[in-house]
Amino acid sequence: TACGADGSDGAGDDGTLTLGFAQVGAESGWRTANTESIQQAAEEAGIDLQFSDAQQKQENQIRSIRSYIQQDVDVIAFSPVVETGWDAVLLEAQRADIPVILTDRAIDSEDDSLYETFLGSDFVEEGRKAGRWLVDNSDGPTNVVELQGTTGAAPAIDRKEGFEEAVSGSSDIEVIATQDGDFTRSGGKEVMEAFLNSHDDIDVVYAHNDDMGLGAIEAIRAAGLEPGEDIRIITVDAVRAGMEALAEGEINFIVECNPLLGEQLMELVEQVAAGEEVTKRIEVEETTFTQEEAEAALPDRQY
Ligand code: GZL
Repeated sequence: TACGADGSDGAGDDGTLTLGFAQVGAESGWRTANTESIQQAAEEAGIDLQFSDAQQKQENQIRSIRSYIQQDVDVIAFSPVVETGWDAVLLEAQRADIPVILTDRAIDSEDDSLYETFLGSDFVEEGRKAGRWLVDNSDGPTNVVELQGTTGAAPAIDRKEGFEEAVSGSSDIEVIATQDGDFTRSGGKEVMEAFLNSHDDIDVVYAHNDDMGLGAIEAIRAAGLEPGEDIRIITVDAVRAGMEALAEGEINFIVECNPLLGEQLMELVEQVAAGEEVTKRIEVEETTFTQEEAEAALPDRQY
């Protein structure tokens, strides 16, 4: 549901810019931090934010984008829940002369004139970082089960690709099972329970986000095993709950995915609203954490 301050249509009389933002949902700690960053940055920039939560459903995001077109907002931004199925609604925005900015997740479209720029992470590199750590920190046969993010989502497709690429040179490392856990804690727990019921030789869990990794921890403990010891865990995001589990030794390595896109997004909104040319792809800074690094970083983490 689009909820805006005053439902204003387009730049207010006083020149205030209106941004229509169609968010994926509230499925994970990462998403919560991302939403807070956007809402706070809009307030600080004096931009009127119309915000909607699609509960991870593409049809809801498309409906929100259409409502922003009707409201004739100055700029539309969104994080596409999946990579495909956007051309029609983005063409409507283009015909309405409303510039579109992609944040966080990308789309897979032939027509890159449908958006001004993409601001987010290199998810393939995130997958490579996870795989490289495992290659450097395993010896002998290593069976991996993979908790994938939402089917069709750019981070799920790319984190899988990058991990496979990084471990492809190590014949000892094998992904023996992979399944969609929808980026949620409950999804990760359910899929991990199924993996534990059908495999008794699991050495490592590679989860596409912390929330699914935290769900896997619950399933591993319920099976009488020690997470981080009997079954090691690698995740992506580095949100507070994940970093705390890492510092505790329940998770072994986390690849950071930076959700704090708000300030850069608002700068881009002002630039595209002014008709300025912007770089087509802008990647954010992010790192990785071992257990020791998590302990050191936790006190200063913003989320
Ligand atoms: C990644 C983002 C992913 C996070 C998950 O940029 O799209 O979606 O990794 C979130 O936690 O659900």
